[in-house]
Amino acid sequence: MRQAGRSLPEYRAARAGTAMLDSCLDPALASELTLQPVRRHGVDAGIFFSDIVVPLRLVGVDVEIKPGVGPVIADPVRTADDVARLRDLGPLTAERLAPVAEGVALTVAALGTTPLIGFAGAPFTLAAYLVEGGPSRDHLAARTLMHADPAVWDDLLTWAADVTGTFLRAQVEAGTSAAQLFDSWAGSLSLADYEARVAPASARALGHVRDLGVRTVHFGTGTSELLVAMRDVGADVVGVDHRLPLDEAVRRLGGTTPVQGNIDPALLFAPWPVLEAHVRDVLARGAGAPGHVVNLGHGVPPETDPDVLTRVVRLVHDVEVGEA
Ligand code: 1CP
Repeated sequence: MRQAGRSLPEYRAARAGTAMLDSCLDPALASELTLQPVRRHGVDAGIFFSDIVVPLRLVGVDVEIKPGVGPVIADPVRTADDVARLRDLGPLTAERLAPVAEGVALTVAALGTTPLIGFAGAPFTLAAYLVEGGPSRDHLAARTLMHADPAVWDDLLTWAADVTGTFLRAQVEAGTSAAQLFDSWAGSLSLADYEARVAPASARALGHVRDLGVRTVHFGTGTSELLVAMRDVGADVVGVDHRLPLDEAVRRLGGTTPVQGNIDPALLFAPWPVLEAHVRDVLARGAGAPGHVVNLGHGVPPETDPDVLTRVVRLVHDVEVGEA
């Protein structure tokens, strides 16, 4: 998950002096930052070191990731002219994507048999940053635009779907074994708005990798009411945050969809017996799904003790082989 590396001293040392998005676009550095948590924790897969706004930067949007803030967009997108300006930037060509493809290829070679997960932001979450101009709690401006000017909204989401879908496709073509779509802020939407104004664009984004034959994972936070709709845009696996017990998520999905989740990041700071009981509970609740990708319900907090993460990984592996 996002910021897995941030809790590691070796991450902070390797990143020192390099801006976040510049790190993502330096193939050797992005590869090293991807490998660090895999080496240290012995997880079963890596997630490529990048960010959901990387394709925006590559296509020419003025975006920066400000430390302690997150993505900031210099010229927020609010009108038909603003969307036309985005289209004038042209498509996300293979040439523009070269640093990403190179970073993935280096990482896949270094990982050997350990699979690499590629990822991209879903059109709504990207649009939320583009319209708001940066991180926001309620995504009010984005949700207003969705209703005040549905034509501009649909145009913006279609543009975002193609840019982010092309970014995802480049990673899969360079060798990732799975593709994850992050709709982190979809939880601010009603089911009706999600289905009418967002789901078609998410389906379009995932459509960019459909013919490549890799499994797709679709994740959001606060999306307990949207799980079925998020699967139905064409995802193979649905990510679940910490708010919903996994067995209830499995039930809502009809028992036929593999799930990913959902250790509560807050419990990484609890005494070990409390965390251990929580991890065992998550594993037991996920056992009823046709598949369970064990991970955190959201990103790793930067102040997490890395040794606690290693211990969680060991516990999950021990339970899997029936030794604990
Ligand atoms: O663990 C990893 O490093 C994996 C790579 C990764 C991923 C999967 C990063 C690096 N970002 C992401 C996805 C991402 N980026 C999401 C979707 C997943 C999620 O919800 O966590 C989102 C919403 C972003 C946007 C973003 N980038 C934020 C959130 C800001 C907000 O609106 O609240 C932040 C803080 C970033 C910066 C970022 N991206 C990644 C890292 C390691 C960092 C921190 C940079 C640093 O300070 O070192």
